[in-house]
Amino acid sequence: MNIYDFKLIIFDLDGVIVDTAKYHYLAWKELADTLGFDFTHEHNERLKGVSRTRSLEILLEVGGLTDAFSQEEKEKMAVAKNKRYVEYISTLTSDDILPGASKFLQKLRAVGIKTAIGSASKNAPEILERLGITDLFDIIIDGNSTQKAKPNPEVFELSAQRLDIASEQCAVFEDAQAGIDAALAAGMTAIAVGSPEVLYGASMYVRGVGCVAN
Ligand code: B16
Ligand code: MG
Repeated sequence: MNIYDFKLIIFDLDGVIVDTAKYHYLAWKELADTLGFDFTHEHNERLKGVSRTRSLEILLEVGGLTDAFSQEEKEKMAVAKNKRYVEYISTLTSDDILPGASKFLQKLRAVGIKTAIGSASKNAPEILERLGITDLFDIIIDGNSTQKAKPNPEVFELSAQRLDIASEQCAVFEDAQAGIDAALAAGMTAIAVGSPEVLYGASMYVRGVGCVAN
């Protein structure tokens, strides 16, 4: 596979362009602490690429509290977690962009390949602004512009539709199984950022997006 044969490259955000998973973890852990149970890094792996609402459900399941709260209480918890998360991401700068990502994006754009963000996060615009790379994307599709969470293909299909590019001409970089499944469901080529031991079904595996820049 030659990455430069594609017309659109879609990038997941957390885990592909920037490591915000550590901040999601800290914010969710604080919530678990207030609820009185331990939330480990291993538990946090289950939240990668998953929507905020679904993440809260998983967290409550970990704590054995699945049916313990009303919808209103759960909404308050999600708001409180997000408030802490937004505080954490306010410290992000261009130094937090994962190695080689900026260079790769610039190279793609220089040869006329379109670039997009396809993220579950509702905080994606703010994160991209803080990293200073908003302008490196032709389109940003995130948790604000989608109705259905990954593994539903909507987040990736929207970019291709809006840029009028056929799905077979799109490749998606993803670090989460839900995202790889979404890319495949969209009829796109999935490139996994991570190991084939934990991520299944991708056409190619890389340690980071910077590894494919040449
Ligand atoms: P927010 P991605 C995802 O980002 C994260 O991996 C996931 O852990 C998070 O729950 C989700 O965004 C929603 O984020 O609470 O900021 O809306 O990997 O799809 O870029
Ligand atoms: Mg991700």
